[in-house]
Formats: sequence, structure tokens, C-alpha cells
Amino acid sequence: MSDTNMRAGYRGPAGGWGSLKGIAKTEMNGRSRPSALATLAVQNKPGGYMCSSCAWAKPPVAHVAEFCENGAKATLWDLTSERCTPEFISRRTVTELRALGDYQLEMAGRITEPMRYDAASDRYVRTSWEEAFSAIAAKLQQLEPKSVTFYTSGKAALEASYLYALFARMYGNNNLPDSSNMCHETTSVGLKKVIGSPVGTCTLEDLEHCDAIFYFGQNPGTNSPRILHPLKRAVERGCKIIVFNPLREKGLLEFADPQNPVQMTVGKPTPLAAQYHQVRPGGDIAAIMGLCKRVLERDARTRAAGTKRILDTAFIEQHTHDFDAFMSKVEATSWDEIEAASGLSRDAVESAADVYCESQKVIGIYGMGLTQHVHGSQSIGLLVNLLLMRGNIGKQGAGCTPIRGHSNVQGQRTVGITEKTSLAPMDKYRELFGFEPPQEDGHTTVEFLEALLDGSNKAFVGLGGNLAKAVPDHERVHDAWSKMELTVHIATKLNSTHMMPGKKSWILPCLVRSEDDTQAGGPQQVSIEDSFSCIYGSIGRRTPASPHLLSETAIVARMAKATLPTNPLWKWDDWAGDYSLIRDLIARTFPEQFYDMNVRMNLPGGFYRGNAAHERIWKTESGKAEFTIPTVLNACGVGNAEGHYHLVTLRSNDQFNTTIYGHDDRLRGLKGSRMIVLMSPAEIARAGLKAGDKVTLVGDAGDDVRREVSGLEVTPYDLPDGTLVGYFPELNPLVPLWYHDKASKTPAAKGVPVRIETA
Ligand SMILES: Nc1nc2c(c(=O)[nH]1)N[C@H]1C(S)=C(S)[C@@H](COP(=O)(O)OP(=O)(O)OC[C@H]3O[C@@H](n4cnc5c(=O)[nH]c(N)nc54)[C@H](O)[C@@H]3O)O[C@H]1N2
Ligand SMILES: Nc1nc2c(c(=O)[nH]1)N[C@H]1C(S)=C(S)[C@@H](COP(=O)(O)OP(=O)(O)OC[C@H]3O[C@@H](n4cnc5c(=O)[nH]c(N)nc54)[C@H](O)[C@@H]3O)O[C@H]1N2
Ligand SMILES: [Mo]
Repeated sequence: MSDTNMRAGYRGPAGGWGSLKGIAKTEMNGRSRPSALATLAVQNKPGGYMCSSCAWAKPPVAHVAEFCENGAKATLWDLTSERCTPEFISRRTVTELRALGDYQLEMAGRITEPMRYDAASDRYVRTSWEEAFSAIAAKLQQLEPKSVTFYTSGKAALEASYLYALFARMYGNNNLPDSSNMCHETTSVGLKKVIGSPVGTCTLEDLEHCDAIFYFGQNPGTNSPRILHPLKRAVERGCKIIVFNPLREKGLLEFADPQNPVQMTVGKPTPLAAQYHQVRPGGDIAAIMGLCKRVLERDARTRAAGTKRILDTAFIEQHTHDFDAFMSKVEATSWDEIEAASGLSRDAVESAADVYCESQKVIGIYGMGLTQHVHGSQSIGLLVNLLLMRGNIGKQGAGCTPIRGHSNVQGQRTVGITEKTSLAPMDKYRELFGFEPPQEDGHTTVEFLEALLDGSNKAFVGLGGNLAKAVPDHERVHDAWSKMELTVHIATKLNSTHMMPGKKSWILPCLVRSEDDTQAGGPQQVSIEDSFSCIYGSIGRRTPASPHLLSETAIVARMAKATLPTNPLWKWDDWAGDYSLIRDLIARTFPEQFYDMNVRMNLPGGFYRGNAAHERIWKTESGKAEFTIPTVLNACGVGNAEGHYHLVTLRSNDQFNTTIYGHDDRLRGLKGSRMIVLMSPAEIARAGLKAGDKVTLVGDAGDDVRREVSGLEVTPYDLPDGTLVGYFPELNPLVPLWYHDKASKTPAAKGVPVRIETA
């Protein structure tokens, strides 16, 4: 067996000793400060701070250690003892810093003071907060509001997010894209259309009652490890987990609970997936059509025999729209077509469907494997169709659960960060703050990039994130980025987007969530929303990394105050001094969901802001849950013939988005390099390659732009035909900007058409 072949084989379960070693390694490598581990003890607990990694729920009755390997890494990484001072930064030119790359920039540690870009010397230099706010304000006042974009990456808490959205609208635009535009926007648009709710319908409790979970395109072992506890409990009480994923992800195969001493020492890991279907990229539409076809076939038999129907006919009648049209479409779709588009056999799909038919309460879970496709909204529509056929939405133990990404990404949308005017609380803005909000929809992330490329977007303010690195089509985007008049980054650590400064540019360093945030009104709490629409208070107690840091809320308030005219209703100083006043504003803006927010957010488990679809109230066009009629059977935008592949770009176990912690991917058994391309042994042979060869991937989307990434090591891996897999963000140059979900414009990072070139 070749070296590369041996690499691809991690024998341990997800969780287990490997995850504890991962935490210990971070504790040492990340050079986190003494007592950082003690800080973890209050992570995700009532009275503690909420993890800044993923958006999984924080249960009311917390574990002794309510954190996972990757949540711990994210916190320890925040609490590094390394400091990125102005001396450190101004020693090198920005061009030199940019050449260091994201990993080295991250390693420089926490930014300690505000910095201004000095174009003459090509360096960032120390500045004061007063200088920064007044100069940024002066520039913003000169610019046409429509030419400025206010981006948010999903971490900032509800208080900062609410003020940020308000600021953008008072300034004069709705250009409020969020990392969600590259992530679950497909959900916000797709789910809203079919069930009238832009977010998942389940509560955490539903996971304790379901008989089956249909699990599509999400990698829990790495990206939301705390879900492994409820999944394990579900399996132990007989629930069946049916997985659809091109990769056999360890976290869905088995789990050893690192918080269970017996399982960690003598016990066997708990097997999770009852069935694992290695669907081809984008093949979920066909796979679900197959599931529905089998459901209809079995229902026809029950109808003929006069036994209990498989379809929930009463539910379909009362609550849904367009079922007959969907049924005709399923009947007209042949098994041959389904097998070809999904890459799965009829037998396999039927055995999955049989579990569905035999379960009374089913949850559909999904992640980026469904959302990041050209026809991703249709995949989500189809999953909802499947659930609707047996009334699996709006009853205990059933529903639809998108797994969100950043820890407050869902909440940011809830409190007004949206480019879509129809989703923003415009009337309340008028009523509470006495101004006329702009009427025109703003930029999604893709639209911002288009405006950047055509020169009409002149300024960028980023509340977190590493946007230039996270987006498609790097080469073109990076060329345009520094042509902007103004770039402002509210950040904790350096990253490569900061190293593409506009003509005027500032880096404004902020606190992290576990740090003490004391303002004029005393120590402040913030709040966040998880994937289950629960809102929690979070309080940081650690001494801030530097005395010069400001909170995100304070930075937004001070920037707004400096930029906007004075108005007695716009109380930036009061709001920044006492965040409970901002929460009162949130409660007045969204009274049905956020009443008594200041009290309720500190109840154990937070408070549930409710979901109409969960109550079977459908806020859709027809007033009912909508069946979707698919127009395609595969969600990829471009088909693939012999020698043409679909590339899936995804996360390793050692990264948080563009922040790379290390070069291993423990759960996939891959070590040492991220510049790899995974391919099945059969595809390697068909392409005339061998393991260890270095190849170039070239964009194959049919436009004239040459897109390529070279130096990728061919690595054998168990994958469906025609599928290549590699890492985000290294492979982002291969994703065309125009290649995105049709309905929501979410970049289609999971089915990128590519060819292989050898040197
Ligand atoms: N530790 C850690 N945690 C994180 C993050 C992180 O980077 N690190 N990122 C956070 C963010 S912002 C997000 S959005 C989430 C992302 O969490 P995920 O949704 O898990 O995202 P990915 O890692 O991109 O993996 C997508 C999964 O979909 C599968 N897949 C790919 N294409 C298809 C397809 O066509 N069909 C199906 N059925 N499956 C497919 C892949 O094999 C992979 O298992 O995680 C969040 N949590
Ligand atoms: N090819 C491909 N591209 C993708 C994806 C994919 O799967 N494949 N996934 C997409 C998805 S799902 C997402 S969400 C995006 C992610 O896109 P972003 O959210 O823009 O990227 P991140 O890497 O999460 O941002 C990390 C930076 O945020 C800053 N930061 C960290 N913590 C804080 C904090 O507490 N406050 C502030 N103000 N700043 C902080 C640091 O400077 C850090 O460098 O990428 C998308 N791009
Ligand atoms: Mo995300």
C-alpha cells in the first residue's frame, strides 16, 4: 500500500480519545493563556458564555463539559497568548504580510490596537479610536450610500447585529450581506417558499422522540460535534439514521462519547448510521424522488388491500398544496433516471424508503451538501415533499432541521441583517427611530462581488469574517478588492482579506465572546440564537486580550454616531453603555418573538422564539405547505461526461472556515497536507494517474475564464464515480462567481465542474 493510501484510514470513532487529544494539542499549540481550560467549564452553560464555534443548541440541562473538540479549539484559539501589536504589523509591508497566508497571520495572535493603512509605506500603523471613527465617518459621508456594503460573518451577537443593520439603513442602504449568503441562504429562501418559515421547524426535544432521521450532506463529527450526543441517544432507543453523503463520514458512522468514562475505557463506540448511501454530488433530488416513488408504490398497495395508508392523506388534504402535480411527476420519473442521477441503486433507495414508511416520526437534517448547489433550493423542496407525504412537519419528533454554521448566523438574520427589504422590520424602524428606511433591496454576497467587479461598489465594512478568502473566483475578486475607496475590518485576528486594503483602510480590534465586556452601565451580557430558534444570554468573564479593545457593539455604535446626523431618538451612547436597552429595542421591534427578552434569555435553555410551521401555520403564497415539482434530477448546474468531474469543496476537522488550525483531517484519516484531491481508486485508474501524483484542477463550467489550482496530490478515497473532493478555501479559485443556487444565489461550492490536467 502506498503512503498516501495508508493515510486514508482513521480507525478511531468520532469523539473518543482522538477528540480529547485534539483539545490538548490546541491547548499547547495555540499557546492559550493559563486557565483557558477553566474557561471551557462555563462554555454553553447558563450564566456562562456561549461557544463561538457552531450554532448547535445549548441544552437547558448542560453536561459537565458542554463543549466539543472543535468548540474547545475555537475558544482556546480565541484565548491565545500571542499578541499582534502595531509594532509587529508595521515591521512588515502589507505585501509581505499578505504573502504569509492566513495560517501565519492567524498565528500572530490577537490584534491589540486599532490600525490605519498607510498607503505611502504600504504598512498598517497604530492609530487611535477617535482618529479611526472620525476618518471612517468622513469617508462614508463622501460616498454614495449605495456604493457601500456592510458585511457580517455570523458570529457577532444579537445586540451588535441589530445596531449594525440599523446603522446601514440610517446611512442609506440595505447592502447587508451575511456569511449566510454563502451558506444557508438556500434554506432562508427555499424553506420559506415551501413551508413559510426560513428556519428549521424542530426543537431539540424532537430529537428525543423521532423514529428515523434522514441525514443529508452534513458532517457532524467535525462541524457540529455536540449533535452526536442526541444522535447516539436516538440510536440507543431504536431510532434509525439513514445517511445520504458522497463521503463515508466518520462522525455519522460511529461515536464514542468523550464524556462517558465507561465508553472511553472499555466500551465500544456506538454505531450511528443504519444505512449509508453514497449519493453522487447533487444526486439528492433524484434520491428523494426515488424515496417518494417507493412511498407512492407502497401506498398504492395499502389502498388496494384496504389497509392503513402509507400517505397521511388527511394531512395532505388539509395542509398541503400541489400534491397531485408532484405525484404525477414522481410517477413519470423512471427508476433508470433516478439511478443515473443519484448514483444509487433502486434497491438501496427502496430500502431507505422502507425505513421511512415504517417510521411514525421522521426528522430530515441537512447542511452544506444540499444548500451549496445550483439547484440547492430544489433539493430542500424535495426533502420537504418527502416529509409532507407522511405529515412529518409540525408534530412531536418530526420536522426539518437545517444545521446552521456560525454560532449566531441565524440570529443575525432574525434581528434585521438582511439585504431583502421584505424581511426587514421597516415599519418598526419608522416608528421607533423616525426615519424612512431605504426601499431598494441590497446586495447578497454574490451581488456585492458583481458590484465590486464592475467598479460600482466603492467601500466595504466587515463585521468579522474573511470574505475575500471565503468567496468564489479568487483571482478576479482579489484584483478588484484593493481598488475600493475604503475597507474597514472589525476583527479579532489578522487574515488575508485585511491584507487587500482599499485606498483607505482600518482594522478595528474587538473583544471575543468569552471576554469581560464592561461598559458605562457595568458588565454587559450579549445574546445569540441557535439552530433551533432558541435565544440565550452569554456573559464573558476573562480579562480582555488588550486594554485597547472595544466590543463589537461599541464599535458599531461609535462608527454610527460619528457618521450619522444627531437625532434625539438615536441614542448610540446610551445603547453602547447598557446593552439591555438594545434588547428592549429588539423586543419592541419583534414583540411576538422577543417580549421580555432581558428576562427570558437567562432562563435555562434560553427561550424559544417560536415557529409558525411548527404549529402547522403555513405563511406561504397558498397558505399551505407547498409541494415542489423538480425541474431537474441532479442539483449540479453542469452535467459531467467522461473525464469531467464534479468537485466538492469542504472542511477538514482542523479548520474553522478560513481559519486553519492544522494540516490534518483526523476523522478522514488524512494527514500532513491540505493540497490534496480525493478520488476513487477506479477514477484514478481511469484517468491514468496513480496515488501521490501532483495534478492541476481546471474549471470546466463552460465559460471563457481560465480557473486553476495546481500542486494537488492525488489521494485515493472511497467516493462515487465522477466525484472529486478537496478543501475550502484552497480550491475556491475554481468556483465561478455566477455558479450559484438559482433562487438564493448561494455559491454552489459542492458541485463545481472541473477537469484534471497533468504537468
Ligand atoms: N469545526 C468546525 N465547525 C464548523 C465549521 C468549521 O469550518 N469547522 N464551519 C461552520 C459553518 S459556517 C458551517 S456552514 C457548517 C458547515 O457544516 P457542513 O454542512 O457539514 O459543511 P461541509 O464541511 O462543507 O460538509 C458538507 C458535507 O456534505 C457532504 N456533501 C457534499 N456534497 C454533497 C451532495 O451533493 N449531497 C449530499 N447529500 N452530501 C454532500 C460532504 O461530504 C460533507 O460531509 O459548520 C459550522 N461548524
Ligand atoms: N468553496 C467553498 N467556499 C465556502 C464554503 C464552502 O463550503 N466551500 N463555505 C461558505 C460558508 S458556509 C461560510 S459561512 C463562509 C465563511 O465566511 P466568513 O464568515 O467570512 O469567514 P470565516 O473564516 O468564518 O471568518 C474568520 C475571520 O473572522 C474574524 N473573527 C473571528 N472571530 C471573530 C469575532 O468574534 N468577532 C469579529 N468581529 N471577528 C471575528 C477573524 O478575523 C477571522 O479571520 O465561507 C463560504 N465559502
Ligand atoms: Mo456557514
